[in-house]
Amino acid sequence: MTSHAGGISFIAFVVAVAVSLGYYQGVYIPQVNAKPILPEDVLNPESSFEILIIEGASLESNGRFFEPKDARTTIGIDSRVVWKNNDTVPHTVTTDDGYVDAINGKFDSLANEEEPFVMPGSEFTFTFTKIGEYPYHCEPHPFMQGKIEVIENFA
Ligand SMILES: [Cu+2]
Repeated sequence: MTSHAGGISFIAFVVAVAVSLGYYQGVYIPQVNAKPILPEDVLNPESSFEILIIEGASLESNGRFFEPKDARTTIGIDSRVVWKNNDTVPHTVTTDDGYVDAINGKFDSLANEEEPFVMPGSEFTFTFTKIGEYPYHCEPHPFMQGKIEVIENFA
C-alpha cells in the first residue's frame, strides 16, 4: 500500500514537471520574447527627423557636432531619426544608457554589423517606438553628444 502510494506520487511528480516545462517553453518564453503590437504609424512614421554630423566634428575645438544637439520628435510622426555624416571621418551614434528598443533593437550604430560606423557621406537611421529621452554620443569622440526626445502624439 505504501509503495503503491509512492509510485503514484512519483508519476504525479513526473507529470507536474512535464507540464511545468511545457508551460515554460510553450507559453512563458514566447510571451517574454514577443514584440509588442504597435500601430503602423509608430512602426513606420510618415516623416524623418534629420540630424547633421557637422564637418570637423571629430575635433573637440569645433564646438559643433550633432545638429540639432537636442532634438524633439513626435512618436508616429517623425520619430524616425536620420543622422547624416557631413564630416570627412567616420562617427558612431551610440546610446549613453544602453537603450534597447523593443522593435528596433539597441540604439547604436555599432549594433549594425554591415556598417557599424557612419561613414563620410553616409547616414544612420533609427526609429524610436516609445516616448522618452535618449541621450547618445559618438564612441571614438565622446565629446560629441546629443539627445533625442520622443514625445507623445497629442493630435
Ligand atoms: Cu565621432
